Amino acid sequence: MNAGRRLSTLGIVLVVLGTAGCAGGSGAPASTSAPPPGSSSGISPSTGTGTSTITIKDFAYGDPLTVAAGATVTVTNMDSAAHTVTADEGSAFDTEVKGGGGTASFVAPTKPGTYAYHCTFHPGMHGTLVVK
Ligand SMILES: [Cu+2]
Repeated sequence: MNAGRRLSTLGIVLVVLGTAGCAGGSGAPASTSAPPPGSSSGISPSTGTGTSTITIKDFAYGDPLTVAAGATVTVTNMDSAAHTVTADEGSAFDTEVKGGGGTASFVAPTKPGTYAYHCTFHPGMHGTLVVK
Protein backbone atom coordinates (compact mmCIF):
# COMPACT_ATOMS: atom_id res chain seq x y z
CA MET A 1 0.00 0.00 0.00
CA ASN A 2 2.73 2.37 0.91
CA ALA A 3 4.54 1.43 -2.26
CA GLY A 4 1.44 2.18 -4.32
CA ARG A 5 1.06 5.59 -2.79
CA ARG A 6 4.68 6.33 -3.39
CA LEU A 7 4.37 5.36 -7.04
CA SER A 8 1.36 7.56 -7.61
CA THR A 9 3.17 10.49 -6.01
CA LEU A 10 6.08 9.90 -8.35
CA GLY A 11 3.69 9.88 -11.28
CA ILE A 12 2.30 13.28 -10.32
CA VAL A 13 5.77 14.72 -10.02
CA LEU A 14 6.66 13.42 -13.47
CA VAL A 15 3.51 14.88 -14.97
CA VAL A 16 4.25 18.25 -13.39
CA LEU A 17 7.81 18.20 -14.67
CA GLY A 18 6.66 17.24 -18.13
CA THR A 19 4.11 20.00 -18.24
CA ALA A 20 6.62 22.58 -17.08
CA GLY A 21 9.10 21.43 -19.68
CA CYS A 22 6.63 21.82 -22.50
CA ALA A 23 5.15 25.08 -21.29
CA GLY A 24 8.25 27.15 -21.93
CA GLY A 25 7.72 30.06 -24.22
CA SER A 26 6.45 33.54 -23.74
CA GLY A 27 8.89 35.29 -21.49
CA ALA A 28 9.53 32.38 -19.17
CA PRO A 29 12.99 32.35 -17.60
CA ALA A 30 13.41 28.82 -18.97
CA SER A 31 15.82 27.64 -16.31
CA THR A 32 15.84 24.19 -17.80
CA SER A 33 16.75 24.82 -21.40
CA ALA A 34 18.54 21.58 -22.04
CA PRO A 35 22.10 22.13 -23.22
CA PRO A 36 23.19 20.05 -26.17
CA PRO A 37 24.74 16.73 -25.19
CA GLY A 38 28.47 16.81 -24.89
CA SER A 39 28.70 20.48 -24.09
CA SER A 40 31.13 20.96 -21.28
CA SER A 41 29.97 22.37 -18.03
CA GLY A 42 31.60 25.48 -16.75
CA ILE A 43 31.62 28.93 -18.21
CA SER A 44 28.79 29.25 -20.66
CA PRO A 45 28.33 32.72 -22.09
CA SER A 46 24.81 33.93 -22.67
CA THR A 47 25.34 33.63 -26.37
CA GLY A 48 25.26 29.89 -25.95
CA THR A 49 27.57 27.19 -27.11
CA GLY A 50 27.50 25.31 -30.34
CA THR A 51 26.38 28.09 -32.61
CA SER A 52 29.14 30.36 -33.78
CA THR A 53 27.04 33.21 -35.02
CA ILE A 54 27.35 36.94 -34.60
CA THR A 55 24.10 38.75 -35.20
CA ILE A 56 24.45 42.46 -35.83
CA LYS A 57 21.41 44.48 -34.94
CA ASP A 58 20.89 48.16 -34.21
CA PHE A 59 24.56 48.83 -34.87
CA ALA A 60 25.68 46.41 -32.19
CA TYR A 61 27.35 43.01 -32.28
CA GLY A 62 25.74 41.69 -29.14
CA ASP A 63 27.43 39.75 -26.38
CA PRO A 64 30.97 38.43 -26.69
CA LEU A 65 31.09 35.20 -28.66
CA THR A 66 33.26 32.26 -27.64
CA VAL A 67 34.34 29.90 -30.39
CA ALA A 68 36.81 27.11 -30.86
CA ALA A 69 40.10 27.87 -32.52
CA GLY A 70 39.76 27.88 -36.27
CA ALA A 71 35.97 27.65 -36.14
CA THR A 72 33.88 29.17 -38.84
CA VAL A 73 31.90 32.11 -37.54
CA THR A 74 28.79 33.20 -39.38
CA VAL A 75 27.77 36.84 -39.26
CA THR A 76 24.21 37.97 -39.89
CA ASN A 77 23.43 41.64 -40.37
CA MET A 78 19.90 42.68 -39.52
CA ASP A 79 20.57 46.38 -40.09
CA SER A 80 19.96 48.12 -43.38
CA ALA A 81 23.50 49.44 -43.43
CA ALA A 82 26.46 47.24 -44.25
CA HIS A 83 28.90 46.43 -41.49
CA THR A 84 32.22 44.72 -41.11
CA VAL A 85 33.70 42.43 -38.51
CA THR A 86 37.28 43.59 -38.43
CA ALA A 87 39.87 42.58 -35.88
CA ASP A 88 41.32 45.54 -34.01
CA GLU A 89 44.81 44.11 -34.15
CA GLY A 90 46.58 42.83 -37.19
CA SER A 91 44.56 40.96 -39.77
CA ALA A 92 43.14 38.15 -37.69
CA PHE A 93 39.83 38.48 -39.52
CA ASP A 94 38.00 41.02 -41.61
CA THR A 95 34.60 40.42 -43.13
CA GLU A 96 32.05 42.72 -44.69
CA VAL A 97 28.39 41.89 -44.24
CA LYS A 98 25.76 43.47 -46.39
CA GLY A 99 22.64 44.85 -44.74
CA GLY A 100 19.08 43.63 -44.87
CA GLY A 101 19.75 40.20 -43.43
CA GLY A 102 22.98 39.62 -45.29
CA THR A 103 25.32 36.95 -44.07
CA ALA A 104 29.03 36.34 -44.28
CA SER A 105 31.46 34.09 -42.54
CA PHE A 106 35.07 34.07 -41.50
CA VAL A 107 37.46 31.66 -39.90
CA ALA A 108 38.32 32.38 -36.30
CA PRO A 109 42.00 32.66 -35.39
CA THR A 110 43.72 29.45 -34.42
CA LYS A 111 45.52 31.10 -31.55
CA PRO A 112 43.45 31.21 -28.36
CA GLY A 113 42.84 34.63 -26.97
CA THR A 114 40.42 37.51 -26.77
CA TYR A 115 40.05 39.41 -30.00
CA ALA A 116 38.43 42.80 -30.03
CA TYR A 117 36.89 43.81 -33.32
CA HIS A 118 35.08 46.76 -34.81
CA CYS A 119 33.22 47.96 -37.86
CA THR A 120 35.31 49.96 -40.30
CA PHE A 121 32.23 51.91 -41.39
CA HIS A 122 31.04 52.76 -37.91
CA PRO A 123 33.92 53.29 -35.48
CA GLY A 124 31.51 53.24 -32.55
CA MET A 125 30.74 49.59 -33.08
CA HIS A 126 32.85 47.21 -31.03
CA GLY A 127 32.62 43.52 -30.29
CA THR A 128 34.62 40.75 -28.72
CA LEU A 129 35.49 37.33 -30.02
CA VAL A 130 36.97 34.84 -27.58
CA VAL A 131 38.93 31.95 -29.07
CA LYS A 132 39.68 29.00 -26.85
CU1 LIG B 1 28.93 49.15 -39.25
